Amino acid sequence: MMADDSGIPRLPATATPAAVIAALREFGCVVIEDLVEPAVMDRIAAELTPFFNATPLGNDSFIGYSTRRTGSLIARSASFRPLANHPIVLGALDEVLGDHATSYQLHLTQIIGIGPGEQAQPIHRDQWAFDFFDFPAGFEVECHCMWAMTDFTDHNGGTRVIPKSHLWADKLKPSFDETVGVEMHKGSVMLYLGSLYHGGGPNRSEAVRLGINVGYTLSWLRQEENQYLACPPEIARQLPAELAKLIGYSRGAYALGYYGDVQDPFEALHGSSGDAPSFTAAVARTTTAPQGDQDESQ
Ligand SMILES: O=C(O)CCC(=O)C(=O)O
Repeated sequence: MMADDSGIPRLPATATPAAVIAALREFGCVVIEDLVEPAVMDRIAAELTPFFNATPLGNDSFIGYSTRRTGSLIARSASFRPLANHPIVLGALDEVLGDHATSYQLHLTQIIGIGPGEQAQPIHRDQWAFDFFDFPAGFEVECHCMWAMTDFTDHNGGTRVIPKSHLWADKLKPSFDETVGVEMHKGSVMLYLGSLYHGGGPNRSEAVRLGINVGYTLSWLRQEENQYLACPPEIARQLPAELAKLIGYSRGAYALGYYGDVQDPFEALHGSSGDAPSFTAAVARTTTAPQGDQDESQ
């Protein structure tokens, strides 16, 4: 896999999920160039600008003092929704997260608008959100997309990454000098693993750098953005089934997130559970299936 001068692999919009997966496994990140038309970003911006303008600035060095973070994007922007379950993204996630778990889920949706004068964000791993649990090396629990709503440059706060740092030890404190800035056009997207060391870049320009951060995690972990408050049933009911399930209106693995009398959350929307994972299927997926009776009546 070829990387650019900064060590970041780049793929065209016609890339296969297999190529995206190979890049993520080797580099921990990959840019897919011009995956959507800039006009898609303009439509999303038109729907979300009122919410963004009403969002307060951050109040610490991690979320930034000149940065706004606006969430609930599934509920607030119909034009954003196809990005959350874009086929090439889900095709990659099916393997990167789905090869060692029964299911994965949406973790968060957030416009990150880094304003002029913002300092560099501390370099971190997104998976530290899980109370700094030391996941086994190579066991990926999270993957993010950073969609460029404006061009990303080294100068305007483009995300800083350390390619291949998903292979590094945990709890390191890399310096800014070890990072490279992600440059990409509006409409491009960078996928990166929850184990990749990265951070928001300093914005030395006069304009706000806008990115849409969309995270995904194994469905046995808690979601960072509470999707049931961000997108309550009356809105989730209007979503395509695949998207409603992805955001959490489905059971994680076999039993996680049920409601009432062991009902699948999708039933709360549509009165039927769709293709809920069965106990037998969940057990069959594992290579170390428990011995004995695996009947669903257990
Ligand atoms: O805005 C960015 O480019 C990265 C932000 C980030 O890494 C974070 O907030 O966790």
